Amino acid sequence: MSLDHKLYQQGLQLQAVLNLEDCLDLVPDHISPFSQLIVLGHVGSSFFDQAEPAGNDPLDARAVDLFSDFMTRVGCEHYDVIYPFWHDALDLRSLGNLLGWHAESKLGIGIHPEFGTWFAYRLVAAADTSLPISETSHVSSPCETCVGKPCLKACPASATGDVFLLDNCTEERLRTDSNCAHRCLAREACPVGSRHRYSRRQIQYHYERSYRFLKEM
Ligand code: B12
Ligand code: SF4
Ligand code: SF4
Repeated sequence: MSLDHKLYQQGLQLQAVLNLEDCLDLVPDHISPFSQLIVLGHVGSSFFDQAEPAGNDPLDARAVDLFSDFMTRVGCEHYDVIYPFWHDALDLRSLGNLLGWHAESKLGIGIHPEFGTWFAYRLVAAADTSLPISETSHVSSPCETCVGKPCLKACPASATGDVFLLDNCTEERLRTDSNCAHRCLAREACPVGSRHRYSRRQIQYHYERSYRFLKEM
């Protein structure tokens, strides 16, 4: 059951609430006075398709707007958005692991048995809310039972595997004429959650952003 139907319709289908004291080791120290931690994520292309393509970071801006509207609707004035304001203040994948959104995959990114790799964390906030606490569960990785493991053959840099070789991937992506500059062939070869696969436009959007970042590093 989702926490908020309006957020769900706005594309933020992944919604969770934790007692802050149950996850203090995952969050930066200064936010401890709050009572709850709220985590939102998107699945597929609905969130992206509803975003205005304006500004530097339209997806982050939209997530923050929708969340502050939600806080108004639940009557909470005392809250602090951690992500996306501080990009590396907390390890989103460890949080996803705790929530049952994330299992390890051969692709480096997390995988969910239903959504595959076609989801992302959009917002994490601490708040003085009294929302119902989400049940957490462990999900096992679909890679364990994947027949043929097509992602392994699809990666031209042999980056995918039990240990994801980020340097191989980065080198391949930055190579002139690389087919991976604006997409990940291995991610697209994975059959899990293909119903939720991002549109070509969205894939290009995300990979272009990380490509630019890698080029500037
Ligand atoms: C910075 C960052 C990047 C940077 C990393 C460059 C760098 N060396 O600094 C760039 C922009 C390149 C990047 C790229 C991508 N990222 Co990134 N990234 C982050 C971010 C915002 C912070 C990570 C961080 O600095 N943590 C703090 C340090 C101390 O911890 P760390 O473990 O050492 O962090 C390193 C790794 O996380 C690594 N990294 C970052 N992203 C990814 C993705 C993959 C696949 C791998 C193997 C490693 C990796 O870079 C970090 C710095 O060295 C996180 C969000 C978060 N807060 O968790 C997302 C995050 C980890 N990235 C994510 C994704 C999806 C990607 C991309 C696939 C996006 C895309 N479509 O292009 C690419 C994949 C990389 C590739 N194949 O090129 C997702 C993973 C979701 C999941 N389901 O597992 C996250 C959680 C963002 C989100 N909102 O969902 N990313
Ligand atoms: S193709 Fe199979 S092994 Fe590769 S990431 Fe997908 S589920 Fe895992
Ligand atoms: S982007 Fe290309 S090199 Fe990197 S993991 Fe995907 S298929 Fe392999």
